[in-house]
Amino acid sequence: MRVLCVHPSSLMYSRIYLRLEPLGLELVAAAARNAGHSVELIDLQSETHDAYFRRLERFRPHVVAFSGNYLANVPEIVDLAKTTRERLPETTVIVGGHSVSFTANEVLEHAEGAIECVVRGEGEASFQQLLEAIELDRAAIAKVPGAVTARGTGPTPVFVHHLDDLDPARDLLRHRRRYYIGQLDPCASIEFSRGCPWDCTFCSAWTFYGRSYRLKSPECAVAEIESQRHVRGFFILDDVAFIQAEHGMAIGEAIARKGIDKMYWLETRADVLLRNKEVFKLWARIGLKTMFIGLEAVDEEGLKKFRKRVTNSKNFEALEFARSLGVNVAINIIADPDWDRERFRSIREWLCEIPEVVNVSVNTPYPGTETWHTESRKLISRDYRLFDIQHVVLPTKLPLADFYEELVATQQVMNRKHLGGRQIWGAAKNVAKLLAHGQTNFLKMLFKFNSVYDPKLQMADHARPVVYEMPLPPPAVERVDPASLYVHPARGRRGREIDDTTEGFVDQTRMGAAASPAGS
Ligand code: B12
Ligand code: SF4
Repeated sequence: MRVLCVHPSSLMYSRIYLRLEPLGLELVAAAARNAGHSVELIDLQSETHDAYFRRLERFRPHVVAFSGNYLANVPEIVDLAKTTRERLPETTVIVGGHSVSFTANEVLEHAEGAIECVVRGEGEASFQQLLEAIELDRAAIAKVPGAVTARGTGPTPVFVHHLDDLDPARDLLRHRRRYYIGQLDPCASIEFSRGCPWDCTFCSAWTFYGRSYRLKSPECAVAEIESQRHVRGFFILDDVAFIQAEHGMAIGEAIARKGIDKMYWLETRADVLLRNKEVFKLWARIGLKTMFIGLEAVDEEGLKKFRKRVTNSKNFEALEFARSLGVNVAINIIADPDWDRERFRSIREWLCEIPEVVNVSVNTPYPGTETWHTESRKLISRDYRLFDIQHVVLPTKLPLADFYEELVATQQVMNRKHLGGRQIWGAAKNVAKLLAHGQTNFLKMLFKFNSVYDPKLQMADHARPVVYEMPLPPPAVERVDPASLYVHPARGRRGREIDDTTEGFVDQTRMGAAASPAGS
């Protein structure tokens, strides 16, 4: 069969700071190709809807497979599915990915028959079986693990045998040089691990993978890095990088031994950074440029609320350590809709005092998270497009327009601090180097902020007519059984490839330990 894999457009955040290759979709595409299908891939982060429709006309796929990682992309996917079926009524449309795994039935309802099936969980393991069912026996779709159709739900999703078996179909992605993050222009994405053993209330990374944690072998990780000669660096996709020190060390040492000269960006936790200092020292030597560290809140009360059992002093100790390595740190903090002007003002003051880049996002309850079940505030909007943590969906204490004014003013402090004249001058050498190689992504980014972050535009987004509404959250409860949230069922302790000491460390630093049954 001819299979077209499609990634939807960029959301607000990626319109300015970065554009990353859709690795999950490349992996799913590889699974289809390995089963003998003829596969193409289009990424609407770097191509237009017109280009998609032209591709449909030319390729005339039997199956169109959308990637639905982001809730805010759901309306776009549903509309594209409907138009696809109008133009090619014989084509089967399916959707898989993170967010649709938690909202499968609603997505099918919105699509009114245009989407045949939503695949929950990891795509690689079930995609081949699904394509076979579509081709040979449609009744068998209901037996595919993770498949949800209007007629019912298949067995629970299954994991791929081993992360080492995976080989993304990177060659199918056009415009490879359009993917970048900061000076890593062009860049590729890579996974060293999958899943997260912690259980933060606002996050669905752990509920998707059933609190499991799996590793790619250092040999395979390094071979993949070596295969991407054309890029300047890699964005490491792991939810929390280098939880298991030996694993991070082994990859880093192999990179050093082989003299691989690349740059890296990653995301980790402050307590992991402090626990595995030697690993991060090594990575700083071999090219680690930037670390994202989620602090989420800057006072003890806020941190407790988000269940990160890292105290503020630990957070600041981690920042000190990262500075000592000469690695840039980008901190994420979460603004709550009940913040008033005074709170924003004090945050801005704090931002001016510290050298780090701070990304301010908005507290947003997502299906698949505990907060979706415990948040008692009523949503002010159920427009999927606003669920991108850059818009507000919970009631604000300030009038909404004032909240956005304060939020953008706070984000602007960072923009001025890091993308202002002096910094651009400082970045000039880098930009010149990139331009010499024909790479303009980073330069364009430097001038885009005001056209994307503007309170008036955000208010206008709230005024758009809403065609597809999110489901109402269930009545608020105080406690949620984590098992009821999982997409992949939990395999307990054996599902986590970490040693016992690290398992103990995770248990001490997660607040869910007391609340959930041991080994969940
Ligand atoms: C890396 C990452 C990013 C990157 C890269 C995104 C990209 N273009 O690749 C960046 C930094 C850009 C990013 C940005 C944001 N992200 Co993000 N991101 C992640 C992260 C950590 C990993 C995703 C990933 O690439 N995993 C590795 C690949 C291999 O897995 P995968 O893509 O999930 O694909 C697998 C399955 O989902 C499935 N699958 C995927 N597509 C398809 C298609 C078919 C047909 C099938 C069958 C299966 C299938 O099979 C794949 C292989 O197993 C996830 C957390 C997580 N663990 O999933 C959050 C996550 C997806 N992001 C999240 C959010 C909120 C955001 C932002 C909105 C944040 C912001 N600051 O604004 C932005 C917006 C992004 C945008 N589209 O513009 C939330 C999603 C919330 C939601 N419900 O919508 C997550 C879940 C994190 C969280 N804490 O809850 N993100
Ligand atoms: S540490 Fe918390 S926020 Fe980070 S991925 Fe794990 S559960 Fe999500």
